Formats: sequence, C-alpha cells, structure tokens
Amino acid sequence: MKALEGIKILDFTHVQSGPTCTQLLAWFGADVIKVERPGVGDATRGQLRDIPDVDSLYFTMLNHNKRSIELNGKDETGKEILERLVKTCDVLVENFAPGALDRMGFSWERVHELNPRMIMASIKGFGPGTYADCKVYENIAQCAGGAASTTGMLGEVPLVTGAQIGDSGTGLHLAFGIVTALFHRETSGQGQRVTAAMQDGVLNLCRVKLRDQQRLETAGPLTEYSQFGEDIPFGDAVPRAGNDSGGGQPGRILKCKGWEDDPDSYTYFITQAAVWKNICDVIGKPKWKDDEDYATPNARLPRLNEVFGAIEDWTMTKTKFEVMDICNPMNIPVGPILSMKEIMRDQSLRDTGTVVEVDHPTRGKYYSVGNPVKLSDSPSEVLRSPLLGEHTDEILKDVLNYSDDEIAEIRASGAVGEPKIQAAE
Ligand code: CAO
Repeated sequence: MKALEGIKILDFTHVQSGPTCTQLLAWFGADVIKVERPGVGDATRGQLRDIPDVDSLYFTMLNHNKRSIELNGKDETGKEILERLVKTCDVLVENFAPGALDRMGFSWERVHELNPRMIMASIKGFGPGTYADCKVYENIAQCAGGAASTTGMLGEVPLVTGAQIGDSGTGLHLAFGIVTALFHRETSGQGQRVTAAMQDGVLNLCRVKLRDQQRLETAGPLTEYSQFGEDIPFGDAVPRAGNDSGGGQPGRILKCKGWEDDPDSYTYFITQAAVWKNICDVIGKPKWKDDEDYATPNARLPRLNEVFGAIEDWTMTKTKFEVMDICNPMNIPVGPILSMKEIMRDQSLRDTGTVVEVDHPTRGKYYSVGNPVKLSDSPSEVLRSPLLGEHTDEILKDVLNYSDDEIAEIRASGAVGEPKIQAAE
C-alpha cells in the first residue's frame, strides 16, 4: 500500500509552486484531483510548447500521477460540485493570487464549515504584512527571500539561480506542512490551515546567509569568503560570494581539461581540512603539508587564491571525471559540473528512478524527474500527466456519486466544459 493511499487532494494549483507540492503527494499515493478552468486549464499547458497543440513539458513534468476535472468554480453548478468535492476530499491545495479563492466563495471559514476535517493549504508570495497582496513568481521570491543578493560574483549584479527554490522549494515546504497536518488530524480529528510563503521558503533555504549577516555584525570580516584573502573590505550586508563554499571548508569551481571548448568542463573542489595532506600529495605540493603558512585552515585563509590556483593547475590536466576518480579514493570531496545533457543520460539516476522516461498519448516519450524521496515500502511509479478534463466524468461519477442523468445535466449547464474524446494510449 502506498503511504498516502486513501487521501484525496482537491488540487486547485497552477503554474509551478503548487503543482510540485501535489505531485509529491500523488507520488506517495494520494488521489490528486486537479481542478482546471473549462477549455483553458493550467496556463502552463500552453507555455513554452515544443510540439504544437500538445501539453508542454512544463505542464507534463509538474503534474504526473494526477487526475484532471474541468470545472468552472465561478458558475452556480460548478460551485455546487466544488462544495461536494470539499466535503469529500481531505486536503485542498491552492496557489491562486491572494484573495482569488475567497472571491470564488471558498474562504477558509467556509471550507472549514463545509468539512471540519479538511486541511486547506496555500502558497502565496509573501506572508501577512506589507506585501501580502502581491502576485509573485519564482525570481521575485528569490530576490525577496535573500537568495539573489547573496548569489553572483562580488561587485557584479545580483543573480538568480536555475534551481527553482521559490516555486519547487516552497512546494516542498507546503507538502511537509500538509503531511504534518494530516498526522495531527489523526489525534485532533480536525483539519487546519497550512500556509507557506515563497519569501519564507527561500529565506529558510538561505539560512546560512542570515547566519553570516550576524557574524559580520558581531565578529567582523567573514574570513572564509575569498574577498577576505583579497583584502577587499566588507560592507554592512552579506556580500555575493561567487562560488565560495557556504560552509567552513573552503571550496571553489575550478577548470578541468577541455574547459576551453566545453562550458561544463569544471569541477567543484573542497579543501576539507581533514584531508589536506592528501590534497597536497595529489596536486604535487608535498611541502605544503608541514609549511606553517599552509598546514592549517587558518593559515590558508589569506592564501586561498594561491591554494586554489595550484589545485587548478592540477585539475586542468584532468577531465572532471578523472578528478572524481582520483580524489574520491583519497576522501577528497569533489564534484563534476554536470550538464543537463549528462544528467539526462546518467545511468545511475535512471536506475534509481530519479530520471524516468514517461510515455504520453499525444506527446510520445519524454524524460522527467521522478520522486527524489525514496520510501522503502511505498515506491513511486511515475504516471503521465492527465489531459485537460480527462477524468471529469470519472470523478463526477466515482468520487462524487452523481448519476448519469445528473452528469448529463451538469454537462448541459456548461460548468464542466465539453466532453472529451480520449486520445489513444
Ligand atoms: N474556475 C473559475 N475561475 C478560476 C478557475 C476555475 N477552475 N481557476 C482559476 N480561476 C480564476 C481565479 O479565481 C482568478 O480569478 P479572479 O482574479 O477573478 O478572482 C483567475 O482565474 C486568475 O487566478 P490568479 O490570479 O491566481 O492567476 P494569475 O495568472 O493572474 O496569477 C500567479 C498567477 C502565479 C502570479 C498568482 O496566482 C500568484 O501570485 N500565486 C501565489 C504565488 C505563487 O504560487 N506563485 C508561483 C507561481 S509559479 O512561478
């Protein structure tokens, strides 16, 4: 039995943040019923399309294992169906702009009145306060959550990262909140409100930078940042640290053999104190093992440019995979800069189901990222995303117990859009 089998999720999410949350719950076995506007659906179905008239990879890769019902939540019949869904499901998840669900008539108070056991979970850009009413997308959250000001090269513009820490990161946070509330419901018998703001989620992931802000204010210059060794003065806020490691063990991205032609021919290299002697041997600097200017972490801090320069002289003679092969047996922590092309073809990621090939009736085969969290007794099977309204009748009948005549009336009202001709699998 899947861990969340029997849990029904009323999925009102769209774009990326909410769908990543409900996709995780679906992978663990929850029945996720995605409610979409008739004829329109989640906006991402049509965004960044690579094949005309076919659901985009943006949509298919964020909505695996779900069922889709077309439903107009602003129509009277649609509202009645929604009420029945609220009464039937365990969790409502949404990431509308602030106030949208209230305008539709489904405030937390109303939902709680309809079904006191229901957990209502929301993602918004900001928590209560000055910016509570603002719409937010990924990069806005990265900027407002402290990630952008601390990412990039010193003296250059702030940078956003490709990792979707605002959207997918907050989706993860929300999933954790939902599962916690489900656990609490076991004893309380009551549902509760779960909220995760994207700014808060990003800040949570930038925790070490708030650590550094306080160290800067209380103890002065951040000695492990490269700029310390370069004698560049610190300001009063945590600076951008380039590719410096965020922890106490200095690390950098270094060129490897072939870097002139391959933009990803680099390795991350950490000068972990415990294996310093091994590093000296590998790079051909055995004298640094006992030289007081290099032998201890503190002695090396003002000399990091020289140290990493010497390491890079060595890494440039090896491919990034050779660096791995040589350093790992010596316990030196290194990691190749892998391109998406390399990751998509990585056999070990395929073997664990982290990279999966999925078949889709109108798109054909494509690659996706499977469930990154593995449960020994509840393995995830990645099923394709639903076509728009693919399960409307099935949900009306099997989940909500409408009769065939009632379904015909609902269809005639226009609340659930046009019947769908199923694409051949
Ligand atoms: N039936 C009827 N109406 C529906 C519906 C349905 N099934 N599904 C959506 N709608 C309506 C909403 O009720 C809303 O109507 P009103 O504004 O008239 O009340 C309207 O569609 C648009 O919803 P929206 O405001 O959420 O969508 P948007 O495209 O304007 O904004 C976004 C998108 C993401 C900026 C906004 O939803 C948001 O800020 N969400 C919270 C933060 C978040 O999750 N951001 C991450 C997005 S991923 O990068």
